[in-house]
Amino acid sequence: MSCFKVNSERDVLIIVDVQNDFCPGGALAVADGDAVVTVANALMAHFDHVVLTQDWHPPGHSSFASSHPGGNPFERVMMPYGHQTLWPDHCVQGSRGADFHPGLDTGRAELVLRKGYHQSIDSYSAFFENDRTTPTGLTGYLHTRGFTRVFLAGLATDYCVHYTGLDARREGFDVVLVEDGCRAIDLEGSLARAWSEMDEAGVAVTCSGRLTG
Ligand code: VGL
Ligand code: ZN
Repeated sequence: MSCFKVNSERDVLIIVDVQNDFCPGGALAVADGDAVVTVANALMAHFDHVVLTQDWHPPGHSSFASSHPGGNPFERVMMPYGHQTLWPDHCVQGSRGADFHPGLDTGRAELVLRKGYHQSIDSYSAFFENDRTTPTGLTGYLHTRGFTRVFLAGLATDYCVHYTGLDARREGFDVVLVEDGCRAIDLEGSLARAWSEMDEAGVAVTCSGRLTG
């Protein structure tokens, strides 16, 4: 695993969806999800620029199984924009489950990017919604600020971190995933698929102990 020297001007740390609902006890709990909190806080000390993302769904969101008659969580259905996994109701706007984990240091964040707020489209990626075309505006923000490399950590490795990493590459950023700062849902091979797609896309992988600078 490679070491990386952080460049305070061109590098940005994006911490993905470290929210109560993705942590143990939450509505869509990721196994050991709260373990990323201390790693994320420690990572922030290496960076001058930090962005947090927040999954932020309206009640009755189309990604919720409860919005589909007969639908069950973790089933796949066809939406106008393609396949979509159905989830338990989670990260409902303004709910406790949508709050950041109370241990996460949010004070260093220069931007909190909310996503998944359109009723009929889910958004795993922080760059594009699940139709792969509706932009969140993050590319423009990062370009305008002059950032060229994105370090990624958070939840979940195989969904929101995965798609954010792929889209960051697609948008021309160098991308480094900090593996010990992520945890996965791992649904029907999703984690293995995420690793191979990220590798193919040129997403580099490191761990938090290998950052310098
Ligand atoms: C996520 C499933 C549904 C994530 C968000 O943050 O990885 N996964 N919504
Ligand atoms: Zn969601």
